[in-house]
Amino acid sequence: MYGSVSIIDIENSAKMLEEDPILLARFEGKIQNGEKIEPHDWMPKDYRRQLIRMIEQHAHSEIIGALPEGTWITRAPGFRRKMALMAKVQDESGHAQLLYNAAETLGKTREEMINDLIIGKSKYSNVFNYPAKTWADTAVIAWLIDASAIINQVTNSKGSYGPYCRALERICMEESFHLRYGYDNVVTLATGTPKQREMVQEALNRWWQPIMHFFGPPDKASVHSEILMRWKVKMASNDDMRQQFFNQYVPKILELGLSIPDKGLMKNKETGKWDFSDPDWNEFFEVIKGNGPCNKERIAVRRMAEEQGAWVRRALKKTNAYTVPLS
Ligand code: BYC
Repeated sequence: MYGSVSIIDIENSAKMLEEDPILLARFEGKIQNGEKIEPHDWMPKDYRRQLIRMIEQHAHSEIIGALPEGTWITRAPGFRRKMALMAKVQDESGHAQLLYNAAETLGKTREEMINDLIIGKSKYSNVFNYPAKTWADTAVIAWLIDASAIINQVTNSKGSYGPYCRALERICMEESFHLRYGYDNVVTLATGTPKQREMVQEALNRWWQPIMHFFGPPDKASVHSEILMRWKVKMASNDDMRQQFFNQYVPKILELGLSIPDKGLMKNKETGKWDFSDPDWNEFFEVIKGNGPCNKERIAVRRMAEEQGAWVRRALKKTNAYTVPLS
């Protein structure tokens, strides 16, 4: 046995993954012992491939995720809120940098990743394919999408790949601040004028289903969970994280006098958990296929940024600025 994995399991896996059984057994043993895998350690091809896929999608989600809120910088109500929103949007772009760096340690270059994003080959989080129609949408995004992200990231920061876990830890510290900022904005609106309450309720109604989708398809439809959980890249299943969100945030939302747009939502007295209706999974699959309300617009913005920034990258390369010491 290697941890909870038997020799027969390892031999079968090695055949299936076309890997050396001894190296695979050592690798599985390290994972079972809670050791971190670092970039120069041996790892199965599929571990590398899965990590690149997931970290790259996460990086794209951060950089595309800056767009719905970013459109409100010029329209934020008041100087303080404008400054705070600008800082948040900058943080999200910074998170993308950290994550692209983590993915690069696995051998895919940033140019390849950005290219795969703008040609529509790589995915990014479903939630950022919806418009932020009012200021209240930015409040709901900052509170509840950042809350969802924290649940996912705190859990996975205990995972097996060192560079990803370290990036997640740092990101979570900033996301906690975003969550407070979002909560403050939601509270202001929810305790404000009738119009403000209506705005925040409508925003919550719009974002509820995309937030349900954020945690990924139901476990029974998840393609990658089994291997990712075995290799401790994912430390909880999609359904478990979604349930954690309900347990933590439904009471907080109701406490503000807001309602949740789900007739099936109720606290199960036996389990102590919230039961809820299945969201429309067809919509989720359409959105992640590229057919959401804003997919084309989001990719077009990234393509424009890439094209307009090309001269800066060329100039930096020419002057060798990448290698100039900072001091
Ligand atoms: N959206 O087998 P499954 C932020 C895809 S940004 C789109 O369960 P997995 C923020 C999945 O990729 C933080 N696609 O997948 C930024 C797969 O398709 P492929 C964003 C999704 O990987 C700015 C297929 O569905 N967080 O916080 O085991 C402002 C089957 O799914 C989604 C992350 O990116 C989705 N929601 O689990 C404010 C977290 N869900 O690749 C805030 C990192 C699934 O086979 N990612 N798909 O074509 C993860 O933790 C995991 O990848 C997921 C999915 C839990 C999302």
